[in-house]
Amino acid sequence: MKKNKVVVVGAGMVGMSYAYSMVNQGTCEELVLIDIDKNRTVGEALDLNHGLSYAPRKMKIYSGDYNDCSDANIICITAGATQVPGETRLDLLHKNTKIMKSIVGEIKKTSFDGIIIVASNPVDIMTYVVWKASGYDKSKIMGSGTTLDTARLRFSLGERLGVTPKSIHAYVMGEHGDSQFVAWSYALMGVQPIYQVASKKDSKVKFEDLELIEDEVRNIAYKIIDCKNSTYYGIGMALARITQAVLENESSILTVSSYLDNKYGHNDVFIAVPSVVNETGVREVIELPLEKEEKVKLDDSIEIMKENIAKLDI
Ligand code: 6V0
Repeated sequence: MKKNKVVVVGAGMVGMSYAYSMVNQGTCEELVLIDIDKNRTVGEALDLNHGLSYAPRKMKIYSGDYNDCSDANIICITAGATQVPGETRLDLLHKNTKIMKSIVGEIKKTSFDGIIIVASNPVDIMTYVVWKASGYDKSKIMGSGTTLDTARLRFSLGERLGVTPKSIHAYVMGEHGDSQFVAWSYALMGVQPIYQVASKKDSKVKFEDLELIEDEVRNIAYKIIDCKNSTYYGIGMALARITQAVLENESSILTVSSYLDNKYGHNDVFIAVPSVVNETGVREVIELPLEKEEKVKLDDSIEIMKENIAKLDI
């Protein structure tokens, strides 16, 4: 029987929230933790193992090294520097590019032939760096993209409309960052377009609220960072969801950061668009006929990614 093995590179807050979600959901059979701080992975693996009595399935969890990548189904990269005061976003870009390249260099020494999921920020650009530096098939590499932002949007709309976020079918697209946007023309509450819902006199969400909700989703991470320095549970659960889609060969539609191969009129860039995710990685990018304004937003977001990629030494 095929083994479901996941390697997490970067056992910090995001990596461990992801690992914790997988232990609680029984997502995989084998879970390996790698970090430059070896001691940290030893402690984290022990701590997680102590919860196994209460987990839904048997799992093998341990602190490992890059040799463990050879027969892994998934490597999830959550390693990286986070922005410190006085540092620009571009500083972070260069720092994390170096980290991604060093991690990929280690992975390439192994016979790894699975799927790589990248979460390190700026995630769309780091996904491109991992692809370029690895030379692996583009469909086997994806970033967490706007899976977290999409979940935030669904939560926000669900709260306002009084329905579960699971019944909100709406997507945040573009950069996981300031140039992201909501494809409102495809947003549904159940089977009802949000535009139709918002046009009702007694609706709890009005047209004028939509821009407000979009801004709130775009900026909510800053609020969390103000309150507790960083965000990790939401992204941990989003990563576990992507992992499940791959391991269970689900063909689920998720807003991961995917390579655009002449889709939406672009090439040579990773950006979040609805994509079909299964055991082959990104099986297909769904090309939505976006409204004119939405297409301009996507083009602008892609332009920002390309400008930043051009500054990098990959
Ligand atoms: P953290 O808690 O500082 O953890 C980072 C970990 O990476 C630490 O344990 C480091 O030791 C480790 N690390 C650093 N360099 C290496 C290396 N070369 N090899 C192996 N391990 C290394 O940070 P946190 O977990 O909060 O964030 C990690 C990354 O996720 C950052 O880039 C964040 O910006 C990013 N996030 C991405 C999100 C998304 O939606 N994609 C959301 C939140 C954070």
